[in-house]
Amino acid sequence: MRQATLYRYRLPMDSGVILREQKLTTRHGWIVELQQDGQTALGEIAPLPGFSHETVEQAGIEAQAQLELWSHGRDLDLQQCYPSVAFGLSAALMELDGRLPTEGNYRAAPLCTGDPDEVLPALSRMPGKKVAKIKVGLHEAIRDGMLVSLFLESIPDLELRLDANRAWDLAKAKEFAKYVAPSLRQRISFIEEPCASPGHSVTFAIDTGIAIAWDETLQANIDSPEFSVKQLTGVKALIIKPTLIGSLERCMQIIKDAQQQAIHVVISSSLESSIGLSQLARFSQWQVPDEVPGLDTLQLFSEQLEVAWPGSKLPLQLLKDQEVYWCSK
Ligand code: OSB
Ligand code: MG
Repeated sequence: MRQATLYRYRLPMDSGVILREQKLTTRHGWIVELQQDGQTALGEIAPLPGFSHETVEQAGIEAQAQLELWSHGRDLDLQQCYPSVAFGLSAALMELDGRLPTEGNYRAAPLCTGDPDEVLPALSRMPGKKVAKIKVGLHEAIRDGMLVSLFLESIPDLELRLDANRAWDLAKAKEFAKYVAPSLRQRISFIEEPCASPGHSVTFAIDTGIAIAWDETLQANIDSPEFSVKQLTGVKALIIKPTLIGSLERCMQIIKDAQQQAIHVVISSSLESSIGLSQLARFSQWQVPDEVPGLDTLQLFSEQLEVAWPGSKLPLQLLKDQEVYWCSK
């Protein structure tokens, strides 16, 4: 006997500088709950405005249709679904039959958006391997270069991930690099998408010796029938945001292909609630145990949902208090 419930959630948040184009003050999404043989599993479907091509309404309609099929005993074809729907349903199905291990990697790379005078002491005290992420391209390229140098010079065992979200042309990107001494550049693990054009990002990497990673470029190419990880040359890492890419099975195929090309993979958030975020931490620990995931986004919310993120002091909303949008019985 299969039973499915589709909840709608709304959580207050402040997306800050993470989303450049639009500030989100409320996160809207869906939670699917699957029940079978005494087991219960959850999955989160939350298209991200400005990034996902589907709206939250479209995703909800598709999710309900899929859940109706599932509750009548059918197997689902997630390849035909929107990426956010495929992610949420695949995570719930995997959790239901015990394929998604429970151990998670909750050591997310902290997103440094605040004042360096406050962030630097906290980072210095961070135990183990120090990895942090800074958004660049929001201010002058020279200022970004100086800030990155300050971080790397102040903390000798710090590794930085940077993300420019395609903000620069090649000249600006090189201006940034000019303010980071060559001896510091190896401690930039990578910079995501430095240039508006992927070709320019590759040129930047070759000319400066600073490694790059694809995030937007992976999202832009994933739907093409000719897509292959082999086309994504010249990068050190791929950023995989399952909500924007698709089912966990699809992500596992990309991870396998990337590893064959010696490309690192970082599992990253699309601002999911603590339910989806915890599943991403588990997926990351399972699939890429040696990589620190990019999941430091719970801090943008003022509440968690149902599942507590280890160490978070945010209050917890319960699933049973959310709106039931649809139920199979
Ligand atoms: O720019 O990579 C981005 C989250 C939502 C949308 C876009 C982005 C992000 C993040 C997630 O930065 C956090 C991370 O990758 O560390
Ligand atoms: Mg990015």
